[in-house]
Amino acid sequence: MKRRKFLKNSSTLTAGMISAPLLATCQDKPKIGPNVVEDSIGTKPIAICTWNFENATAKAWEVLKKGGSALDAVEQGVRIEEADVTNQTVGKGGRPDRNGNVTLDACIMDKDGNCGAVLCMQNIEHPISVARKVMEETPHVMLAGTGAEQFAYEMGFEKTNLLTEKSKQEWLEWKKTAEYKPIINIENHDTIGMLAIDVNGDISGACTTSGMAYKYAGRVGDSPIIGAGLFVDNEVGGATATGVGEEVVRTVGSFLIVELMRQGKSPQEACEEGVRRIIAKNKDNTDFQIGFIAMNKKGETGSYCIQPGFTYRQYSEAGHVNNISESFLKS
Ligand code: SD4
Repeated sequence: MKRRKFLKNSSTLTAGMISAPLLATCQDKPKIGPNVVEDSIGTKPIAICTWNFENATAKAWEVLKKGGSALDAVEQGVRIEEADVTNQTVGKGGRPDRNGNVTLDACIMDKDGNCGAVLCMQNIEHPISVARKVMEETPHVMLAGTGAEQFAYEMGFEKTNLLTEKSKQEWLEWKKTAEYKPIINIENHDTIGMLAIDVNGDISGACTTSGMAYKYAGRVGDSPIIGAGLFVDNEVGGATATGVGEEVVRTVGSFLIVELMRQGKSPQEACEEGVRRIIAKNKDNTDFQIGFIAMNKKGETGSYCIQPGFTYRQYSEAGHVNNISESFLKS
């Protein structure tokens, strides 16, 4: 059901909505997979995100088209999903752990390689902004649990109940069997990872999630782990992930993809190799979903996933599109 929603048609904006003087188009034609739309490559500024989070890329574009930084664009963009209670995998409204607590993970990385993350943090609606504060206001990279929450209060964030009635009722229903099936349950992987290049050609990224539904208390996935759920190198590009985080951590997926681009692979080729590494470690069971997206310094983009059904949103002067990702397994 949900997967069908992700595959819905993209919305397209009129050219008049876009501020042309800020924009530059790269003429190079990268190698692309058959499902990657021609319009989506080689442009900057540009913002892309995992899944069909069109409001998030629209917000990021709003920042970019005014000449704002990629860092502001990715933070502002993913905050839209953190605040959206209908999205049950990010921020407020996220599905809880098996004890009924919503615990959030997020990280952010800028053009200078600075990064910040919060892990397993409760009661704060915008973990991505706390992650940015960790990056900018502390000598640390990661804060976890009650320490992260305490830091957020010190930075002026308000205490918020993240468990909506809908998520609570679903959790109570789940408790009747309490069966944890993250491997098969591929429809619940809706983490938002976002990458952007601004008018100066600088890259930043952000990633935020409530993690796997009904996880063990204290479980942390790939999303707040720099190198796994997100990595940016302003000389090369960036990558971010969605899906079963344990598998992404095992291969340090996003770092791997950026390094492959450094060695000359296109974003598409690098994402494909990232997925192949995961498949190689899971030869007997590929019944789970991982999706990677990547962008290089030129603004070329790519994506690859295990199961069909993953899409990624993209906003540039070429338009606002929902790209269907190629997949390792065919339906
Ligand atoms: C995690 N990668 O915590 C995340 C899951 C995900 O939407 O993508 N959730 O493992």
